[in-house]
Amino acid sequence: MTKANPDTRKSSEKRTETVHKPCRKKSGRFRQYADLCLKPLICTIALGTFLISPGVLFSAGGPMFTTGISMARAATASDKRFRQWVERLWPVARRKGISRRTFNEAFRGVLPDPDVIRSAHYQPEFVRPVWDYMASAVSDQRILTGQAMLRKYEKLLDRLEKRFRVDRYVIVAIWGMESNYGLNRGDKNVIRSLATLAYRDRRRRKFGRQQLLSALRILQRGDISVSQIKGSWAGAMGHTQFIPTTYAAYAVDFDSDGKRDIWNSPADALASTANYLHKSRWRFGETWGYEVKIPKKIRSVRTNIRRRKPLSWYKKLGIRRVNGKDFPRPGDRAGLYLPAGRNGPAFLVLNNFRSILRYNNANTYALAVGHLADRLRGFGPIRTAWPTKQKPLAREERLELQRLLTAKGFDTGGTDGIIGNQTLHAVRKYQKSRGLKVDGWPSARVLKKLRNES
Ligand SMILES: [Ca+2]
Repeated sequence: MTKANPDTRKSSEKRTETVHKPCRKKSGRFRQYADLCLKPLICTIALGTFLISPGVLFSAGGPMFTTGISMARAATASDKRFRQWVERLWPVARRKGISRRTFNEAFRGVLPDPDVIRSAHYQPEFVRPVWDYMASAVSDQRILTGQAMLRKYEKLLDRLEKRFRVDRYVIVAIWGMESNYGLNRGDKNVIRSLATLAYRDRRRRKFGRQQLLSALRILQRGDISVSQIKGSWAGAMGHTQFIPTTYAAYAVDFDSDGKRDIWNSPADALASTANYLHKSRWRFGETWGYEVKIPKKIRSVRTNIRRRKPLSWYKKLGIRRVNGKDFPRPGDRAGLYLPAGRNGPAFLVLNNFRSILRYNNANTYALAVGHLADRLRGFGPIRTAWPTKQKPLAREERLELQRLLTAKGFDTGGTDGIIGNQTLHAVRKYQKSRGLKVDGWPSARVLKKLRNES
């Protein structure tokens, strides 16, 4: 899915939770209601009425206590709290141009989704090795279906290449990766999923809230109906698995029916993907990267893909493409990427790799998309064997590795069990300081050495 990292994404809206006390709200339509809250008791009753059935309350122009009270009794306390939260969101939504009608329709019958919380909290004990991920991401079936899609949508893809200057193979590869060519678009109510994250998930609260407001705007514009705004537990929607803010920025109506329908129209969905890549500075007719061989004599390699050097620089070091051919544009800048450490395949990744990362900021994802695109084009599999005997560290081991590195002064940026750039950098520095082979790979061997030292 298109990702905005929930932890780092800046929220454009101010925090509003603390100021929206229902009975004190003094502005707009809510005021009519707030004025009724003379005593806490009435406030509670009115709130019950209002929360259960906001549409009734406002469409009738005033509170309807009797029906509301009985319904309020039926609702559990936690449902009520959620409803109160929804109602505190209303003034914010209104400021974003959402009508009361759209808001009511969107939240009609909506309560938090426990599945979403389960998915959000899921932490696998064992990370899937990258070779397993690649094998399922770029399976024979996915290549075959992709090739069939290239034939089926040939004319559309012609037009997309012309209009957006993005290669058809990568468009179709992303389609395959995101929704298996439309088969897995997600069938969760996106409003409910995002409201659940915004309401209940500590890590994704800001993300959920921002995406929820953006999703409400999609409904307000009429691009899709409330019953059809479906997606994943994290709010990724349609063929392209756009989150709402990505949709707002990049979705395209390419079949000219007035709606940007990434849920049902492959033309709109693929154009939206092409548009996103185009805006992410895709370079037409260029590759995303090359599989390369690193000479054994090189002991230390810089594996940070953000530190880019011209291909000619790598060539001077003796790094060559696995097929023996020259780099066609030696001046292009590339980063070195070792998805399984020094003992596995190595890639020099170029500008277009970074464009794919804009879609989903995970190196393995970008590698899978790039490789799938190559396979769809008719190129062969990755040549270098994966080091399948090298087991990735389990979660407990990753935490231990981070703790030990940090204790020795190699900053891993916290101990969360997630191997990010900071941890890889710490491993590199550690390897260097101990005269080990430097590849920044958090292997069992590195962990063993760390344990022996302490
Ligand atoms: Ca359309």
